[in-house]
Amino acid sequence: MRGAALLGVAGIALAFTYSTSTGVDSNGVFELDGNALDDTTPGEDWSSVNPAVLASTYSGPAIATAFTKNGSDAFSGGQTKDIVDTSSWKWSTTSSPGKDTLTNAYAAAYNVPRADDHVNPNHLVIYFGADRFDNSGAAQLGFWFFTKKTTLTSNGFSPAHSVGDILVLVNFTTGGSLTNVQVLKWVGSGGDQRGGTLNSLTNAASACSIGSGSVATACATTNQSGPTQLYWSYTPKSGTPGIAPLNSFFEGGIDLTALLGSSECIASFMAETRSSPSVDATLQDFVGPKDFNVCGISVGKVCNGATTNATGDGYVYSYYGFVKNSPFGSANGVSVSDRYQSGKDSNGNPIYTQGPVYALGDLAPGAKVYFPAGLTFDQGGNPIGGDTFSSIVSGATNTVTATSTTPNINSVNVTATCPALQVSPSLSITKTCSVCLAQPTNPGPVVTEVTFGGTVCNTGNDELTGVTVTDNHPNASVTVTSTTLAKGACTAYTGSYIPQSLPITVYETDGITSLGLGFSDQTTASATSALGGTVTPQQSNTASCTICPAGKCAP
Ligand SMILES: [Ca+2]
Ligand SMILES: [Ca+2]
Ligand SMILES: [Ca+2]
Repeated sequence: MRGAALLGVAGIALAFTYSTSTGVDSNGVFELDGNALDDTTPGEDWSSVNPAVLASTYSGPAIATAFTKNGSDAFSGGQTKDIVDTSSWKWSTTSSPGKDTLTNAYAAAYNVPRADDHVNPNHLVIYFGADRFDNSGAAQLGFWFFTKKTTLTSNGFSPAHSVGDILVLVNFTTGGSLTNVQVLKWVGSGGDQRGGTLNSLTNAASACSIGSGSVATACATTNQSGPTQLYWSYTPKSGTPGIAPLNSFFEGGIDLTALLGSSECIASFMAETRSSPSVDATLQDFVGPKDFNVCGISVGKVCNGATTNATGDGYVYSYYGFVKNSPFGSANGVSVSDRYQSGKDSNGNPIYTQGPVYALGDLAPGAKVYFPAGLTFDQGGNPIGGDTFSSIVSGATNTVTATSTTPNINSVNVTATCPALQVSPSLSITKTCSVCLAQPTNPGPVVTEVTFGGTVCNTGNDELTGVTVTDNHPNASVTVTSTTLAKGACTAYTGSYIPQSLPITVYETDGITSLGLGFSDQTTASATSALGGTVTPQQSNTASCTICPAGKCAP
């Protein structure tokens, strides 16, 4: 039987349908409105994203999120500049000036479908933000999006820059009313900035204008109209904890796919403060780096069938699953490991068993591959059947973990709960009887003895145990050959009794009902369902066994 399909999916979120406006501030994805509250404006805001990130329970549409608090660290050394490779950056536990000290930084990435873009139908759109300790003075902020996982070493950064690392410079002047956003790509050499390491993708005054229907590929904004509440731990230099004073909260967004003309994978995020708006400014404070994986695989699993096993003392479940890759990069060496709930221990705790490992190879951007191999699909495109596993648990769970070698951080798992199968135990019983003469004691009188027998069959879908047969004569003794019956199995039983009277009985010969001397018998079979179902005791037919057919010795 096919049970209800129960689906589990884990990993990156699926693409959502957003506004037809393409601007990062008007596409309905995120509120670049100078506050952190997710209000009625279409799209999320940091109040939805950040607290959930801290609790690791974010389930919104973002494909990646990052939130990082500032530590007691800052850049140090004269060569620590954006135009210089990360391998030459230095940091120490010295503090930076208050106005250049960040308190928190955050980012969220979205897969935004773009039906109008036939070359890149999925755009990687990244939103970022930060809050600072002291709002005195202009703010020159930088946000790095590294293509390789980047971490701190004892006093530096690792690894060196990769071509494709993205830097967003946001400069707020005149109280935040003038906002310039420059997006640069690390090219190592040949770039259009001093030293040639960086190439500018865009550089323009670009204050976000939410709901404007803009086509901005990059913009930023701040709380320039007054204090605003933050929804995470934040204490300003002066003012109320949790409230960002004027020009202390910053947010922005970039459509990376539009800026690059293609998409790429980002692995780490970092925010920084800078001594001036110029690209070669000395760097001050930093927050991060923090893992921010916009590429990766998601995994889904469906337990699509349940039946009882051959003997009927357990269940067999069927399942299939799939791995889907993000649209922004390849996933290589994808492997899926299956683990299922096979039983319960004496305390009722689940026992798990390792199942198959499925090697799925490399997945192109956006690819989706099913497992096991060789599935067939119905007209609706849904897989039929799958692999099976055995369990004694009704409604067992089945967990699958998918990993890929690149992006090498990627390990996602999901648990599907199989449908609980309703067992329908049942049995049948037949009976015949005969009469003979017996001498229970010798010497002693010769008496009439009724012997009977028949067959009990398991006609349900699970095993039956404790099979017993009783006869409606109180002094009858009954023997059942086998007290355990697998699905579809039958067993014989026999019994006998010495009647205490000689009743007139109704019997049938060649379709003619007559009266005679004899005995009528009925037996009842009972059993227990191995899988917890309810067994209704079954009565046999009434067997008539005469000793004197009509007309021969009737009274
Ligand atoms: Ca906002
Ligand atoms: Ca808002
Ligand atoms: Ca909203």
